[in-house]
Amino acid sequence: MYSQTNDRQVMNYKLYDSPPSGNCYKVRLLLTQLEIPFDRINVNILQGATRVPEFLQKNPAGKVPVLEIQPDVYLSESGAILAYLAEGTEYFPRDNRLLQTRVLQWLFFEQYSLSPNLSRPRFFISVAKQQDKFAHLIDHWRNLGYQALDVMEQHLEKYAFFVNDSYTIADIALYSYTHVASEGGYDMSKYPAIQAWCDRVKSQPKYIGIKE
Ligand SMILES: N[C@@H](CCC(=O)N[C@@H](CS)C(=O)NCC(=O)O)C(=O)O
Repeated sequence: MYSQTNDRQVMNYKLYDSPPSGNCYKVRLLLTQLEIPFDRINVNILQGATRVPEFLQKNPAGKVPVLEIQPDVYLSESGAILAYLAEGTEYFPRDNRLLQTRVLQWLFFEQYSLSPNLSRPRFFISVAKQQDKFAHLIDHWRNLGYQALDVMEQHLEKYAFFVNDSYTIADIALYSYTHVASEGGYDMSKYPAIQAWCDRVKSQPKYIGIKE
């Protein structure tokens, strides 16, 4: 049963995690920036460890990240986890419905238009090493991914960050796959505003890299 009272007094959060996953990295980055201690449990997605009954009880969608916030209380979907953790902090605008909705707008954009098109080429090229077999699909995803990157570039030509000119969970979500897009064969040299924004994200307090 879920209790609203401070869940961090009950136990350390447990993050069911996969090191190369950008979706998991988002959660590790925010937990670290918020200085929230957590235990990391590696789930081997290449060996199907998210598809076994024990894991499917935690997340029926069979995907990491999953954050256990109280014994047997599991959160999934990286954007939802970010919003849960950032509530009431500087990373999610407070008491401002419009700005909160702008953050959600970018989180939904990231999930539909950006990350599938960046993460799949990265997976098949850099992790599974099956570039030739999936060349046609990779081209298709890359065309869509460039469209999403164009939208981000246009925004960042005018603003330092995605919402309210300050660093929020929208930046964390968009950054996770963008900063490793070249591993999926993306040419990022045509995106100077995105590159400058990546440097701003890297310079945030308590930043950690995806390999940490
Ligand atoms: N929309 C989900 C996507 C999660 C996702 O795709 N996770 C991948 C790793 S990045 C996974 O667990 N794949 C294993 C599988 O599908 O079996 C989120 O943002 O958390």
